[in-house]
Amino acid sequence: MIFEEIKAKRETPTPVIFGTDWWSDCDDVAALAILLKAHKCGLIELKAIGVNSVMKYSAPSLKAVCEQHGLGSIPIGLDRNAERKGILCLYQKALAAHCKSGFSNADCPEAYKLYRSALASLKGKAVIVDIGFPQIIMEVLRSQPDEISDLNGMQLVKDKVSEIVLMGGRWDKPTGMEYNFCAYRLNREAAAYICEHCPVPLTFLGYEVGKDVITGGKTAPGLVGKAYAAHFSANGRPSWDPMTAAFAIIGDAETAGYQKVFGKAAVDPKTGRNRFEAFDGGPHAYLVKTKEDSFYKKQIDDILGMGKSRPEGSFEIRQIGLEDYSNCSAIWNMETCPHTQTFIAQIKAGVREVYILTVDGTYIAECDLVYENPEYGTIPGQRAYLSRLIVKKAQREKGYGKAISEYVLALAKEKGYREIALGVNCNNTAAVRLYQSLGFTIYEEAEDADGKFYRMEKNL
Ligand SMILES: [Ca+2]
Repeated sequence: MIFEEIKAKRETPTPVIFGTDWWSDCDDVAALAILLKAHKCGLIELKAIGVNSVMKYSAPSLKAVCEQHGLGSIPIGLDRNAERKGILCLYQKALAAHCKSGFSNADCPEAYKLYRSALASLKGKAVIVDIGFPQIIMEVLRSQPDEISDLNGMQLVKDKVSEIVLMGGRWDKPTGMEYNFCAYRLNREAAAYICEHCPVPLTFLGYEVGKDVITGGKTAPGLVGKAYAAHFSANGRPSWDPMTAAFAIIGDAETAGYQKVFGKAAVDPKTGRNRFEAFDGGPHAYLVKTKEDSFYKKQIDDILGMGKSRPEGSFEIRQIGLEDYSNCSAIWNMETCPHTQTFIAQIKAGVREVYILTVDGTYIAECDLVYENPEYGTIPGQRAYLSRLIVKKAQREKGYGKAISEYVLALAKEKGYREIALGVNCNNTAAVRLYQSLGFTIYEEAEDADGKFYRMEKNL
């Protein structure tokens, strides 16, 4: 992974302040995850996060992602002057449900004040990266000396910021228009102001850079995948924000796969249109890709951990008979389970097939195919029942459950079954999620001696 390569060359983590609109697109969530991973790996120190649109679940949804990475203490500020307020954002709502601390918008300081505090307390210089509307940066630049610092915003940024990296603008045309710089009055004003007055270098990653690099999606690990699913972007999105975050972390254009075109940018405050006068040694630069899109896609998906749900190393899945069934005690407690004898009877009767996943011969997971279970409406040759998907406790979260259940589902289909059903305890959210990812849907909630459970089914 790119982070490990550059870690070897970096002595101290780069302080970073991160701004995001965290609203209209789910690629902000991927960008945050990338920054949090870089923080954990010691490449950057994420000092503060500013949200530049204010929706009902802005703060708790963002906090949930930080908490999931064990970084719930990174301060989050809100730009309460933002023009986009109160609209319901589906992915925010989905993520906010995972916020453990009860954090809310009301707990956030004013974003520009938070930036001022973070900058004032720095020993070295920070990089500011913003993947949304740029008005917090404008508010910082316009800020006056206060209880936080004797310096005004211009001086503070000049002293404490090495570079500002912005996802914004479109630079492959003489004049371009892009959402972050033109969507609302304040965005336009802020983009124009920053280009005209910012005392430190600006680097832009434009619309044209990210639009064809499709990354992320519902299979991304953790809350990133949830955000993409809730945003109806199950198969990924263009990578404007994650590419900007990755560039800001890597720092060096050549290593990150870009060439910088230097000069001076300007944004029209009325229309949000941007233009660029190129010249050597200019204070601004826009990025031009020097590699194929597949290079950036691989880089982003690698950092996000896409595809990591596949088990590592080699494993084997096979059917076992009654003579080997007692070996499943390595996976679950056959002695205390009240149903063991029922399962044995079903194996004897030929209506239960037991499949196991082994690694180097060790039993890791089990998943059964059952042909007779009237409660689930099994029909010979047409509707089967999936049972006993269990992964040994110490081997969970490695993709084994998915691997064996996919195998068994494919087998049922091969045998001519067209539907398959299962039951899962309502509290077992990890299993419900797994089944949903395999295409099962809940059709009923029921209760038996083991508690409340969902009946789920899927067409094969
Ligand atoms: Ca964004």
